Amino acid sequence: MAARTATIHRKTNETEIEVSINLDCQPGSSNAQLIDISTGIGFLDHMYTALAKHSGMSLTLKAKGDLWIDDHHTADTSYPFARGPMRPPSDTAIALGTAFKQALGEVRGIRRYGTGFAPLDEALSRAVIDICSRPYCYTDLGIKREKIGDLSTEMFPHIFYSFAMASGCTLHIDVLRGQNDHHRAESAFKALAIAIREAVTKTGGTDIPSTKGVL
Ligand SMILES: [Mn+2]
Repeated sequence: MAARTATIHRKTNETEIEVSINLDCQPGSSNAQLIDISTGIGFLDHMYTALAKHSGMSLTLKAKGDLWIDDHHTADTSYPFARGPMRPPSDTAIALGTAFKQALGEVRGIRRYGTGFAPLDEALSRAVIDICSRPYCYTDLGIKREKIGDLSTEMFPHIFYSFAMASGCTLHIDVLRGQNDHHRAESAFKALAIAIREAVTKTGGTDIPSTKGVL
């Protein structure tokens, strides 16, 4: 199997995003795991770092521009089907999803399905992924605070949605319990990481994991 890597570079008048990904950097693999995230939004960096770490990816994600302004403008920053210029944090998720899909290439010789449960103290999340080219996203995060750090919490479902649409995956992410919203969000990202790690695991063959014969 070829190296599962991709680099996405997208520049507009307002923002510039660069993502490099390598899906095969689990501890113990022959590839060092390198994680370098800089979106300009500290809590988002924290979430993407956790996602990369626990999914066994190397991930470099750099975003810059005038956008952090727009974290306050999420009401008019549109869903992917009708969006204007790239705006983090959802646009970092689109770039990440695009890179993930590209790195995977043809869906063949992988497990396809993945499930992750991750606690963080009192919080517990479950994420289920199907790498299936049928993008869908259901989230039930139950986060009450308006913001965590500089990130509007309404962006969390949007981030997962954007990743699902761009990567072509079906995602179901539920925070099952938890009092602390930082813990709820972080456990959701970690659960997704664990689900991804399982789903991208190589089976050792070239089987297409679908009765349709194509994904
Ligand atoms: Mn934390």
